[in-house]
Amino acid sequence: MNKLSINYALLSTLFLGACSGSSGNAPSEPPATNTPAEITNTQQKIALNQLGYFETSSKIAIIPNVASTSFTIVDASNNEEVYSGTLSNAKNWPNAGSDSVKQADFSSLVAPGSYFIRVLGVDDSATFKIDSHVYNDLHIAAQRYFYLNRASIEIEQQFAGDFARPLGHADTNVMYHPSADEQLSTQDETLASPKGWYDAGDYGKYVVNSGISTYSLLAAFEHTPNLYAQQQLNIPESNNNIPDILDEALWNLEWLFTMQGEDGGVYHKLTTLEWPGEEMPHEDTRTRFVIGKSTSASLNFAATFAVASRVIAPFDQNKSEQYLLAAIDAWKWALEHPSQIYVQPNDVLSGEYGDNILKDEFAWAAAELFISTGVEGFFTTYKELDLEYSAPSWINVSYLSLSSLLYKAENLLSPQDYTALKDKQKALADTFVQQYQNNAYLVPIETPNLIWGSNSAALNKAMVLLQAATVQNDSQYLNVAQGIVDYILGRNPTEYSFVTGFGHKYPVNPHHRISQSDGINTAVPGMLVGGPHAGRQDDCSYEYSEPARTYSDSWCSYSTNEVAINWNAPLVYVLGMLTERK
Ligand code: G3I
Ligand code: 9MR
Repeated sequence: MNKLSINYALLSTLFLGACSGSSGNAPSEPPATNTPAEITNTQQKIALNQLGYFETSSKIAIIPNVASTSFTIVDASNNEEVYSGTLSNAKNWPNAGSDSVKQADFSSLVAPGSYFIRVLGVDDSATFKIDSHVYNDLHIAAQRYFYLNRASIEIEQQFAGDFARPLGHADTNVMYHPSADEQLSTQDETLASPKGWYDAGDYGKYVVNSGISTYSLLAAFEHTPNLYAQQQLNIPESNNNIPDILDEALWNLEWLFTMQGEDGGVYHKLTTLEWPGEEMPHEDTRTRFVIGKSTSASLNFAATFAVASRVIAPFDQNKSEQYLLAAIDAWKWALEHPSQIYVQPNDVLSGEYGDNILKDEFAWAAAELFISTGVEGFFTTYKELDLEYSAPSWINVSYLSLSSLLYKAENLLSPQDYTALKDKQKALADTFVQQYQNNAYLVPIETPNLIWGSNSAALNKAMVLLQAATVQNDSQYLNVAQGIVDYILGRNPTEYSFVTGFGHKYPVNPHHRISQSDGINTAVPGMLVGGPHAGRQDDCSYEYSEPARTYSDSWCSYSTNEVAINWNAPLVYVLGMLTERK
């Protein structure tokens, strides 16, 4: 790829003043306390990773606060006790309620097999596995979620079985909303903007959220290429010479590419004005519009295409160059329009993905363009932004820049600059270790993390921790990442494994229009639901009031039980990295 020689450092002054501070780390909750009173608890169940563990993983289950001080592990194939251990003291996680819990650590049990946990005073746990392939099916299903949620293509029976469905949303004649282009909106002009993935349970396509989602899949490949080079997802492109995970990412990149206007700026989203009904994609025939043009969409686009240009280069040089030029055009537009915040027009009800802090988006785009072009000015700009880092999310992408620089820029940076970035990562990962140690369920989730999409907030922390395990060469971070995966797959106060189709109790009524209207009893498998959300930002009623239990497996609970591309993408990343590190 040609290195470009544009001095972007000169342009940095254009936008530095326009950026406000990034969101910092949230304050911590009070430390967990020991509860002296021990009771026999017959209501609560043992909470554990319902799938199981690799032989080498840390393995810890959460036990209700019974009088017993010990536990045993029983081999499910012959009912023989194979392990016994001592329970920890009882501790409380205020977000889970007033009951305390104990921890059963059986990490030193490494023999592959099927087991359950027995503790006097509670029901035996469900069975779980120890083996070296324990997350393989889940990892594949989490990636196939993207295929099954593609727009503009018939989902064929040979690739989808019962989940085959007709083509929905061709998106070849999309209208311009006045917020996107006043003039084109009055001229009956249309835009061809096919392909892409549905964002979530709705059928919209949103650039900001597409950016971090596509990036996470590209990063999964960029950081663990050998694992993905061998994986078959059974998608239409499976027989070409490109790894399936990249073929899937390309489906969305090809859509994103169409969202760039002639001036380089990027439209914010492509949706209907109202929410679609409870209907299949092909039944939603409402008019679709491109809506808004924003700095955040343009910067997410710039960063994502800068990454895509280097990841796709070995497979398609032309596309790689095309992507890099598009990224640069979007960056230039953002410099000229540094604070074009997306404001939801009055006649639009679809998701907003609004963000008025753009410093992190500028930094992420600058970092990725630096890595993909080698142009020093981008890094100068990056340093001037002087970011604070926190776990990534669609609204705060600061850490994505750090991640890419640590993985891809060691040869481009001075040892001092590289070490400074490495230290920032360590500091962030250490705060998650601290949170994990303070939490009775051994998960680095605090009150401010129990937001809409809390499960992805947890998995994005796992992504940071897994990267820290590699970059800092310190395996303690792996145990904390494992704790997050355990939480997602059942070691939490709700008894649910939060991924459809995986575990012994999982969501069956997700807020996912396809699953709701396809006439099939089971939901599309491999989808991570949003998870407990103290804010209850919907009209649903909830059985429990404790924040970490505020989850409802029902259609009405879109703020805890929807699915989304930016939630499944870190699930894919984390399972891949965990498998690679086992
Ligand atoms: O930014 C504020 C922060 O300053 C404040 O401290 C915090 C307190 O709760 O709230 C933060 O804003 C929240 C924001 O997410 C960022 O986390 C909003 O309250 C919250 O309403 C918002 O939720 C978003 C939701 O859309 C509603 O806009 C979710 O993150 C986002 O995942 C979700 O995305 C939807 C799309 O709009 C439409 N498609 C489905 C998709 C998934 O549900
Ligand atoms: O279905 C919509 C979901 O995809 C969005 O994330 C959510 C965000 O507000 O909104 C859902 O739509 C609901 C709407 O907001 C309010 N009326 C009920 C709709 C779902 O049945």
